[in-house]
This record gives sequence, structure tokens and C-alpha cells, in this order.
Amino acid sequence: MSTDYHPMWQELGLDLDAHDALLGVLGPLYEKTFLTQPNRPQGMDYFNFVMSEVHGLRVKELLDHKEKGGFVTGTFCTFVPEELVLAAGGICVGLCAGAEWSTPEVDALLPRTTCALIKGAFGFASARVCPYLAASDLVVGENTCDGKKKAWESFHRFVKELHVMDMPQVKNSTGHALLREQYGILLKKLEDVGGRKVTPEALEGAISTVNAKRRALARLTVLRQANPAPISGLDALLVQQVSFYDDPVRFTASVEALCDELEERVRQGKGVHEGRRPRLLMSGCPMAVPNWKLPHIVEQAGAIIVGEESCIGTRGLRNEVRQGSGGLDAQLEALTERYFAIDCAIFSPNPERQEHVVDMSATQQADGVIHFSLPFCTPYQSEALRMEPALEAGGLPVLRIDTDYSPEDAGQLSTRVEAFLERLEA
Ligand code: BJ8
Repeated sequence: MSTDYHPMWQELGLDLDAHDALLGVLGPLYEKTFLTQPNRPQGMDYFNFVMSEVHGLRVKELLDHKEKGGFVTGTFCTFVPEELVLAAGGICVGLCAGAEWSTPEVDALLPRTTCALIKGAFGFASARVCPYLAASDLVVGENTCDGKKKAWESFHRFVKELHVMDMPQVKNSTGHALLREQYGILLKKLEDVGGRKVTPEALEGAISTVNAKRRALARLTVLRQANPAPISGLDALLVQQVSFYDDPVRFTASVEALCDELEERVRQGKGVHEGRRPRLLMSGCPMAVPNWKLPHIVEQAGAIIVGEESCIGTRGLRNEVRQGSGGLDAQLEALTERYFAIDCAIFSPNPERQEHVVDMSATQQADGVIHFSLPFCTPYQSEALRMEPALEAGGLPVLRIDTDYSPEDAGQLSTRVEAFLERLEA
């Protein structure tokens, strides 16, 4: 970071020593994971810069926005429509949940059998090391899995204001109506926090902005279908992770520039690596920053990841919102249609997700699938148990991995991944 941001972090109420310790770990981890990769596209320079300033310049931008009368909304789930936040004059940011941070307070609030994502969110909040949470005027939670549902009951102590959306669990007309109703309630909450009414024009503009972002990310996914792949899976994951923090317009332009470069690589038949590598699809729980452990191990072992069926991947970022639908009611309906199509494992039954994995494996030319679940995540662990034999029966090899954020099992994971790659080669 080029500037000393300690005064800003102090004003936000962060624990400066703990926060310095966090940055002291994240910087070297980022360098080791990303900067040592060969033949990275030049377009990744922008994302390196964003990551180097993720607790600095970007946080300052949020505070500047608040200074000018705007507000910040923190989220943990792709069911929260960024479009509504933008239309109400806010900035939407994903909150830190991709690393372990244990405190006695968290241990007293959460059962031991809670997934690392929820524990991470609580740990960062309790330890006061997340500037995004500290800058958030509103945090939106959602009743998705049981772990999150019960967690919100105690999370309010860490935030200025918590709004919890009730979530459908079944894909039928009742579920659709519930989500539509919840988006109407969220819109009113955002209007209260932002102090202004959302107009159809503002919402249309926000829909267009977020659609453009999704289109750019979809273009990136399509470019990864090329064989050889023009970008590593780690870098593509990073781009998708950054989409939850960065200014959407600037982000979209940067992804388009990256894609122009990748398109040229593809046109010339150049890949990020020389020679053929096993191509893998990652599927499962979201991988929030800085959860890069498994993709790093997979690509270190000699494979290339060509797609992510995840909320930080195509599950969360595909499908655009219908534009030009008319007034606010019709726009809320268009938003509901788009978000209700997300095939998160909290839905029961959820056959679309397995179909999505099969389709994506074919379009991305994947040789196999690595299914990743966080321990104690019942929705994704349950689906993995059924998905593995079904995909294998269809001729698609699957490696099912349950792992949290701890580096302790890295050696064991490497061994399993290497054995899987040998099986693919054979
Ligand atoms: S739309 S995947 S972001 S809910 S890992 S907390 S499910 S026990 S994150 Fe998710 Fe929204 Fe669905 Fe996506 Fe629970 Fe599982 Fe933990 Fe999870």
C-alpha cells in the first residue's frame, strides 16, 4: 500500500495490531499464491493493484462515498441484489469470510459444528479486522442454510444495522412470491438507510450496470473454454472474487480489457501453460477471499481449472436481469426471476445444480470435477454425496473434497489431487 491508512482504520474502530497482523499474513500469501504463477496476462496487473489496496484505497473510496451522502451495504450472499443497493445510492460489498479468525467471543456464540464461512465472518467481526464491515451502514443477512439462519440472531452485536431477508427453500410459485416480497421489503429498507426514494430510472441504470458486469464475467468464462486455456483458474477466481468489492463500472472495464488480451491469446492458440494439462471444473461452496488453498494445490499439481460452479463463479454471476420491464413493480419481478434461478443447495430439491455442473463440464471441456464443501455445510455436502456417483456414472470423474481454511491438511489434499490427476491421465 502506497499510503499509511492507519488513521483511517483507527477511525473505523479496527483493532490496529490485529489488523496489521492480518495484513502481514495476507500480503505474503498473495505473493506466494498469485505472483509466482508463470505467463500471467498483463490485464491481471489491475487485479494485483486492487488486492494490494483492498484494505486501503477501496475502503477510502467507500468512506468518500459516505461523505458525499451515500452509504455502504455489506453482504454475505449472492441472493442480495446489488442492483437495489446501487439504485438507492449505496455501494454493495462482500464481507470478509474466507479465512479463519477464532476469538473466545465467537466460540461462545457459535456451535463447534458451524462452517468455516460463518465462523470466519464472526471471527473477523469480533476481532475488528474487517474495514468493510466497519464501513457498512447496513448488513444484509439471509435465511439460507440453518447455520446462517441461527447466526444472524447474534450477529447484530457486531454491526450498525442488520436486515435479514427470509429466503424460499423450494422452487415453486410460493417461493417465488416470497422472494419477490422480500426484495420489496429490502428496497424499502435501503430507501430508509439511503434517505431517498428509488426511481425506476435509477433502478434501470443499476440493472444495466450489473448486467454489464455479469456479461464481462461470462465472456471470461467463455474464453476459458479454449484449449489450451489462456488464463489460470487461480487468476480467473481472483477476478470473480474482486467483483464483490470493486466499483462495478471500473471492474467491468478491467475485465473487458483482460478479455481482449485473452482473446488474442486464444486467436494465436497460446495458453497460459505449455503443453496439455488436465482440465478441471471446481464445484461447490463459495470460495471467499482469501480462500485460495484448494485451487492453488490443484494447479500446483499440474492441472488447470477451467470453471467455477460456485457463488463466486457462474452460479452467482450468470443470467442477466431482464431490462426495460417498466416501473418498479415490473423491475422487482425481473430481479426476482433472475435471482430465483440461482441453484443454491439450500433449495430442496435442487436438480438444476447437477444439470448445471454437467453442462458446464461439457462447455468448458473439463476432464473431471472437484467438488469442494466446507465441513459442516450440510447443503453442499449432501448434494456432493449424490452428485459424485451420478456424474461418475455419466463418465465424468469426480473428486469430493471437504476442507476448511486451515493449511494443516494441505499435504494430504495434494496427495489426493495428484492421485486424481493420475486417474484422469490413465
Ligand atoms: S446463494 S451458496 S452465498 S447461501 S458454506 S453458510 S450454505 S453451511 S454460503 Fe451461500 Fe448464498 Fe447459497 Fe451462495 Fe451455509 Fe454451507 Fe456455510 Fe454457506
